[in-house]
Amino acid sequence: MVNIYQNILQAKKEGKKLLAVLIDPEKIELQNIPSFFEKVHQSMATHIFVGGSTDVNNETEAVVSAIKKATKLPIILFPGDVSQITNKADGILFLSLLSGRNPEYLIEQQIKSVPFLKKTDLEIIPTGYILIDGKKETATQKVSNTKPIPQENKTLILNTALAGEFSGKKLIYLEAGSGATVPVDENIITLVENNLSIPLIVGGGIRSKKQLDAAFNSGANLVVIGTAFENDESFFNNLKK
Ligand code: 1GP
Repeated sequence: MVNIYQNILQAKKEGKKLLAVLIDPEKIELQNIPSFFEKVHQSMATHIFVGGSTDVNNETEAVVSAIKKATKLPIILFPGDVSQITNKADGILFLSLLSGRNPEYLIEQQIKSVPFLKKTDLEIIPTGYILIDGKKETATQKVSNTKPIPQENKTLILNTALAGEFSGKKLIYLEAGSGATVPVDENIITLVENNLSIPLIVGGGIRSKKQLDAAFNSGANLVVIGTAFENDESFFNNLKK
């Protein structure tokens, strides 16, 4: 059995940086998955996240099954809602949207997911999810009907992350939003990482090696990239192992 969380903790301890490739089931064709993964495997990617704000045609399960055939990397659900849960993956980020004040995404979706999760062997990883203003209105904002925290409000971001840790979350995810114009500021990453004991995930708007390195160097333990790979698979060539 893969122990996803222990591996992330171990990597944090050793200062090893992790990269998750985010696959949105609505944006990938099943027949392209094998060739996509040839590129993934030549890159420094260590994890696969699968999810999106919506999955109108219920494609998640078929996409995860095809990914499973194409890779041995751990596959972790990053669900927009309860409909995106499938036991074909290895684990799930059990997200609470801590930056928002919408009970639907703080606890309601989580309660609705229990009957499904009880039937799976997914490794459940409690994750505090914090939306930070990436200067573009993202699907997550629209779907969750919440506002991101402005990047200037560093104290609120830090206190939200720490409230997540104190309430037992095992990961904190700073999210500028998919396709963000501006990624999470390096000073915010450093501030949060310096004060947090649990691993820190950063994502949203990272589309160059320079930005990836900046996120790692400022303290991100795991960085998530989706849009840059969707737009141009040759980006994998810049991220060789
Ligand atoms: C979004 O953090 C992820 O949830 C990745 O964002 O698509 O902008 O890489 P991008």
